[in-house]
Amino acid sequence: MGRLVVIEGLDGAGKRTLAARLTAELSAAGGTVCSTAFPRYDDDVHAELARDALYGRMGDLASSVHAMAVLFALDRRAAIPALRTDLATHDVVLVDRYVASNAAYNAARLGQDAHGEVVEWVRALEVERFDLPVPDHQLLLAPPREVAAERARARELTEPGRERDAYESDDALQARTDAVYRQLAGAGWLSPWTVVDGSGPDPAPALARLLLDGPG
Ligand code: NYM
Repeated sequence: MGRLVVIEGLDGAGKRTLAARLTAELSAAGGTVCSTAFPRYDDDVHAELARDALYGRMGDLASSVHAMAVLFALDRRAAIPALRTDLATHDVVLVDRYVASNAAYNAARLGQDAHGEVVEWVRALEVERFDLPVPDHQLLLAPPREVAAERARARELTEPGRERDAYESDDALQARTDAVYRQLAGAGWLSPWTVVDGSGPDPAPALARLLLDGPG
């Protein structure tokens, strides 16, 4: 049975780059790897609806924290058979965003007092009710927030037609999400976590060794 490894982080943290580097390092070390990313905008109707909502094309839908969280969760629920097959046939299944994205962003959208409640609600929905595979290890890619924000802005210029969605363009929300992510990592929510400061030297070689040999 393979290990489910999740990469989490703010918009512009560099998750896609890390996933590509990790895939290369894990493969070079002889491991079989496959990767996937959520939301699956092109493959799932719930993800498609969530994207439309994030760009203001679904009336008032995005204003409901719980409605948005349910859409993202249903996208993952529909992916369970594929995830289980991937886990049965690879050493590592690398996932760009997973349940912790739902916990971090949606907790951050509500006041501090509601954080614990939202995080637990997401866990009960996705892990208990939907029986989603639980991550074996989660990586929080957390460069200084200004670095992530700058990358997210630059992407608008380098990827023609790409606009920032409602969450990406909200700097205060990104700051609060960063704080919730760090709390989840600190608490070891659902799995052991490793926090990676993506502004330093390439972390992929050491992470690959940790994921193939290390505990958790
Ligand atoms: N997002 C993503 C959630 O709120 N919950 C989730 O479960 C997932 C997968 O959607 N800013 C948020 C985080 C992002 C936004 O994702 C769109 P992306 O990775 O920017 O396409």
